[in-house]
Amino acid sequence: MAALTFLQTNTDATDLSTYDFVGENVGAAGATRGTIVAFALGFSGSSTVDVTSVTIGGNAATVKFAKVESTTSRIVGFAAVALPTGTTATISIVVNRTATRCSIAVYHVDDMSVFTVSDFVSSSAADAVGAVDCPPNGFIIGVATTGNNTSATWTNLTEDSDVAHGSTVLVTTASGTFVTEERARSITCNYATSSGGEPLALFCSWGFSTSYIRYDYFSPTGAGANSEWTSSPGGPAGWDCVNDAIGAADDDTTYVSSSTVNATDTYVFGTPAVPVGATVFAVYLYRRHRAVSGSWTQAPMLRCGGTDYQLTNFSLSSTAYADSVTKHQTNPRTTVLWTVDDLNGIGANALQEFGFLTGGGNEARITQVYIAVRYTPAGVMLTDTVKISDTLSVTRGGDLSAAPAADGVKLLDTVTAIRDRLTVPVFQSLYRHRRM
Ligand SMILES: [Ca+2]
Ligand SMILES: [Ca+2]
Repeated sequence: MAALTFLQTNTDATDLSTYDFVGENVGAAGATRGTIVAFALGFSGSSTVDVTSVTIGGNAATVKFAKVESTTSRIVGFAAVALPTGTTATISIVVNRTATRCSIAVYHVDDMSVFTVSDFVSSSAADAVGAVDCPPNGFIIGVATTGNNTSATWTNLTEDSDVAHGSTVLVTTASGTFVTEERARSITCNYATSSGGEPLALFCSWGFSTSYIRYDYFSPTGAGANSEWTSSPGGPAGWDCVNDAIGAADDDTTYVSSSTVNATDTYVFGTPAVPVGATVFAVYLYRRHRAVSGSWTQAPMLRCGGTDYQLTNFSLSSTAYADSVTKHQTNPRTTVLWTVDDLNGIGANALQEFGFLTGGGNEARITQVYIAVRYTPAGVMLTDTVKISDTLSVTRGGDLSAAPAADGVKLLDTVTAIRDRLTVPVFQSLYRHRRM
């Protein structure tokens, strides 16, 4: 399994748009080493903030971040990269405009093969809270920042760092590794002072196999049961204003808008084809939005089994376009975990539409909305990377096709063919796993 080690923190309190942390310790080199850098940035002024790129030892990293955009904007995130050689590296974090400070926490991972996050939850609550799924043999890292504070306490992860980031700004990280699957592990980061400070936290998990997690994305394909927002002047119908291709939102070109309390839009979408036997983990609802002036309140809406469910709402004030994503671990109609049928449009509890509701008061615009369905297909474990059952018995260099003698060992029918593609690092992983 992946072994995660926290190394050190560093902070730069100057105003920059590129932060170069030169000669950072990245731990022992190795063919399957991964390096993960947690980072936190502060900004003054309310224009849009973004991460342009992160490189580690000159290699472009896979980046996942969250942000709050207000008078004191913040970004927290993670950059992950394969880094087989070297014991020090320059970590460069590039943002779209001048920041007021940047802090990092560096982690070393043995046997890392998957660099995109498996699950993620962000929280801007006064004490950060979120439920995170973690694949077997995976790990979770959390990063949080807030003003008015010098310390924090974590629950259900082990705190790794707690550092000053400017005079009263705190950056803290915590982590945990898990042999068996974690489902909705409840994580909290309690700040010593829970007033003000514009807190922001991001909890992410990483796994061992690329085949463990699948995300399927769906954009609106038509109007749903609620069509109370106004489409942009001269624009197409509402659903066609917000079905912008993922990664290509058109902002003020096509959007829907409303300043009416409880105005609701929901949209139909294509039918997911989650395979029978899959484990469904969560539905994520993405929106891209902006205030025209002042603040407004937005609530995600899911329509299941013919009933609209208004989910936790939150206040927004950015007049520049910004993205929100909310994770919905359970079906709001049943209040238990989603089933394959729920997602595939089958039965009395099926997910039928998604959308949003406004608290009203000020005009808000939404230019893009879509959902992601995240699941693990049944039995799919052996592809480009390998997840072997704990009970599999095979000797190093042995024949996998002859291995499944023990009860409870499930090998796919293509193991013999795949065997030829197994690499030395994979056998090392397998062997180490076997010894646990
Ligand atoms: Ca469109
Ligand atoms: Ca649009």
